[in-house]
Amino acid sequence: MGALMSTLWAMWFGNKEYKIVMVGLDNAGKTTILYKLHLGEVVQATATVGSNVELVRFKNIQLEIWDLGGQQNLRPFWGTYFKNTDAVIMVVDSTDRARVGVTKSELFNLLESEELAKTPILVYANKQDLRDAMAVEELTQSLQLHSIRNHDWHIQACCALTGDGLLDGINWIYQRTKGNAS
Ligand SMILES: Nc1nc2c(ncn2[C@@H]2O[C@H](COP(=O)(O)OP(=O)(O)O)[C@@H](O)[C@H]2O)c(=O)[nH]1
Ligand SMILES: [Mg+2]
Repeated sequence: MGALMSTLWAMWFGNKEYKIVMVGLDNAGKTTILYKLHLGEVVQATATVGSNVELVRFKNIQLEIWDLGGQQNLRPFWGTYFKNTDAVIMVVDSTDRARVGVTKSELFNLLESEELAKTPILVYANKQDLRDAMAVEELTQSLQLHSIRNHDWHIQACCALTGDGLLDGINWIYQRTKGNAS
C-alpha cells in the first residue's frame, strides 16, 4: 500500500494545508491506522498534555491523534488543539460493546466543541475482520449518529490490519474538504 499511498496523498491533498484530528478510545486502532495509511511517524507526543496526544506531520497534512475516554483533564486543551481542524476521524473498536456508550458520549462532547463546529466527522467502524464486530447499522444506532445535527458525518466499515475501507474513508473526507483548506 506504500507507494500507492504516496501517490494518492499527493493527488488528493495537493499543496494545501490540512489538519485532521483522529480520536477514539484506547485500543480502537488509531495507531494501526496511522501506520497502515503511511502517514508517517509520530514526531511528537506532547509533553504539555501527556502521552495521550500524538502529533504527526506528513507533507502538508497535520494529524493529531487523541486517546479519549475518562481523561477530563485534557478537555481544557481542546480549544488549542482543535483550531482550524478540517476533519475529525473517530475510530471505534466495533467489538467493544462494553464501551460503546463511552464512545458515544465522547463523540457528542467533541461535536459541541466550538472549534469543530463546521468540521465533517468520519467514523471508522474498525476491526470488521473480527467475528463479533458490530456492523455499520448497529454501530450507527448505538452511537446515535442520526441525531448529529450541523455536522456532515459518515461511517465507514474498515479493518486497519488489512487496510480494507481506510481509503474509502479518506476519500469521503477529501470530497468534503477539497477547496476548503487554506
Ligand atoms: N483484528 C483486528 N485487530 C486490530 C485492528 N486494528 C487494530 N487492531 C489491534 O488492536 C490493538 C490496538 O490497536 P492500536 O492501533 O494500538 O489502538 P490505539 O490505542 O487506538 O492506537 C492492537 O493489538 C492492534 O493490532 C483490526 O482492524 N482488526
Ligand atoms: Mg495508539
